[in-house]
Amino acid sequence: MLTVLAGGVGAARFLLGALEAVDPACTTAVVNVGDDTVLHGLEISPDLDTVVYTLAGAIDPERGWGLRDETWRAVEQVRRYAESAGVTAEDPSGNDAAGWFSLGDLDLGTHLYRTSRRRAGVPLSEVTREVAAAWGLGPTILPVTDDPLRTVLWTVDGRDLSFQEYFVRERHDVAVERVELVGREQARPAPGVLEAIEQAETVVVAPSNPVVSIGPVLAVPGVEDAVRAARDRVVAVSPIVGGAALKGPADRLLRELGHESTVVGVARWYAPLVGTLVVDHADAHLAEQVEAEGVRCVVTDTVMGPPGVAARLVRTCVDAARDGVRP
Ligand code: FO1
Repeated sequence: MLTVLAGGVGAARFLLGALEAVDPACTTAVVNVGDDTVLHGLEISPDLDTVVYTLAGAIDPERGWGLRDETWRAVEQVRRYAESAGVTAEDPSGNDAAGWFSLGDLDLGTHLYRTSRRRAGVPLSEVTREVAAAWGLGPTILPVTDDPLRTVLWTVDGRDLSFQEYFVRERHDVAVERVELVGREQARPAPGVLEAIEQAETVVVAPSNPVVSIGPVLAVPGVEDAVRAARDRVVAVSPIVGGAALKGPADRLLRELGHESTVVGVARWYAPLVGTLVVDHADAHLAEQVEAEGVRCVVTDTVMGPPGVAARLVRTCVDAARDGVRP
């Protein structure tokens, strides 16, 4: 059994490789919900949707989020009203109506369904199961928690931003002083999450942002302890290649929070939880420094552009977890 702790795009690509490399029925994704937000009154779960759409082969390949062949008529109508009324996100009352968050027309269907079911009292994990089943997915897709858990980023000029305000509205072009996970004390692992970690022969920390994607997953009480207990079987794939993040602000955030944005920094960040760190050939020269952090280092192709790379990466992780288990 393979369990993957997942954020958004990088994790989704890794999971797509898992469809090829291992039995989908024995694969579970434990997905970040810290990016989730409510906009226009709709409950939006970007990392869950990115994982579901990618595994369904329905993701937009350029953006890495949202659906392919999407139309944007509803959000264009929203923007038309906002422009006509001079409503902008400058005024908190205009934050949603300004339409800075692009919601595709088909994607809206997912948010309408999830919001209706959640308003009826159905837990997020059950709604996610229903959505994944409708897309015919084999793997189990679990939110890390059914409870409210939100990533809030405090900027150096004292503003608190939701993850989407930081990532999309501000284009993550603001310096971050502190990241807070609101709700972490009360959050409980969703049904099946701890079992998926405890029972897996291989637990992979996907190449997602260690701070704002994997951080919230590990922050749910009980999850970090379960991963720590499984350390010999836990393999992380570095989201940093050659000192930079392949996508998104992982390198900047690591630096702004006082960590090294290199594979050695990632090894130090994960060392208590992870027995092996898989790094790209670009960082082969740092393998010894990674191992000096007490983490085994495996060097391979981790840039999952060409097809087949992701599947080979999954197999590498499964092998590393098997080899890592002390005889
Ligand atoms: N990212 C953007 O950069 N701009 C957007 O307008 C945007 C809209 C959006 C809508 C639904 C969804 O599931 C994801 C969306 N994303 C958008 C990506 C999202 O911000 C990121 O996928 C994650 O939150 C980070 O992994």
